[in-house]
Formats: sequence, structure tokens, C-alpha cells
Amino acid sequence: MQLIGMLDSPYVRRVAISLQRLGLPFEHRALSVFGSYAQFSQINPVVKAPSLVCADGRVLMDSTLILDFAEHLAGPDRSLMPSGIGERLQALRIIGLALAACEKSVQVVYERNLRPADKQHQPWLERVTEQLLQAYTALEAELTRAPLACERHSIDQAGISTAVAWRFTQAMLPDLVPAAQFPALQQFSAAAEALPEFAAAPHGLGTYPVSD
Ligand SMILES: N[C@@H](CCC(=O)N[C@@H](CS)C(=O)NCC(=O)O)C(=O)O
Repeated sequence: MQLIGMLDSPYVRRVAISLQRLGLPFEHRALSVFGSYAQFSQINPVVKAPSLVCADGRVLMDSTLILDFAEHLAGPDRSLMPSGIGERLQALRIIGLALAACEKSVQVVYERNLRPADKQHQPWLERVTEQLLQAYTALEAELTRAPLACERHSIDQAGISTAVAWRFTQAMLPDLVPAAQFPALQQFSAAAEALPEFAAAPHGLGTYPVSD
């Protein structure tokens, strides 16, 4: 399998870390949806990161759909999702908040970096920023109420998605989401980033090592 996309994308990164936790080997190609558009479009003409080139050549996109496939490939014993209904409901709530935080962060980054300054729409930025802060406020409350597992063999999809979202936002938008106001997230992130699977796929421009 090939994972296509840069590790400065939280979506690519959650897949790279999850594939490791699921025990699924993959080759990572760090192609940019912007800088390598033509090369990327030869693999997936829709140019969405992450894209996953499967063993039979079919290409999946969207991190959640890729992870759905990966979960089934790995089998229930390795699943990163709890099977009990109550725990699963809670995991889905956390993942939803983390993905909303990723989406709102990416929207701000695109507005700031892709639009000319005179075309930026302040009311839109304010709306998205408020949504971003609400997502992290809710996540902080959830983590304070019930800490997420953060050991190498216990961190699950809720933990991975939360840690990846937080690292991305802190790297890109520390001015909008002050770390000091979210101590539980900050502490959880520090512990998660120290795990080998996170260290092997750090946020940024690098490439995950070839695995066998
Ligand atoms: N919901 C998608 C979001 C993926 C996404 O928006 N990725 C960005 C990179 S961070 C992308 O492909 N941007 C290029 C574009 O949308 O044209 C997922 O979970 O994979």
C-alpha cells in the first residue's frame, strides 16, 4: 500500500500513525497537493490528501474512509475503535471534535495562505475561528472529565486524532488557540508525540520510513 500526502496534513498524519498501530506496512510518498499537483493528479486526479493506493491499485481518499478500510484489513483484534457501544459513542464524539478542529484549522490556513490579503473575508475567518475554539474547548472538557489512553499499546483512534489535530493547530495557528488555555490537551499531546509511532511520522515535510 502507498500512502500519498504530506505529514503537514493532520489527515495524512492520522492515517500514517494509525497504519503503524494497526500493524499494516505501507510506503509513504510525501507529495504535496499544491507543490506536486501534477504528480499527485497522476495518482488521484481529485488531488486529495491523504490518498491510499491499495494492493490492487484502487485508490481511496478521505482519512476516515481509508481508516475504515485499514481497520477491516487489520482485523478486529487490532482495532483502534472500542467495540462496546458506550465507549464507541464516546470515541466517535472525540473523533468528531478532533476532525472539526482539523477542518476549521485548515480553512483558516487556506484563507490566510492562499487568498490575497485584500480578498480575505474577515467575517468568515471570525466564524471559523469561533468554531475552532469551540471544538477545542469541548475536547479540553472531555479530556479533563475522562483522560484518554496514551500508552503505546493503548492509544486509540480518539487519542490519535486528538493529538494530531492539536499538533497541527499549534504548528499552524498558535496565535488563535493559545496552548496555555488548554492544559489537558497540551499534556496529552506531549505524551502522544513521544510515542514511537508519532515520532516516526512527525508533523512536517518528512517521509515516513519504508517498512516491510
Ligand atoms: N475529510 C478529508 C479532508 C482531507 C483534506 O482536506 N486534505 C487536504 C490537505 S490537509 C487537501 O487534500 N487539500 C487539497 C484540496 O482540498 O484541494 C479527510 O479526512 O481526509
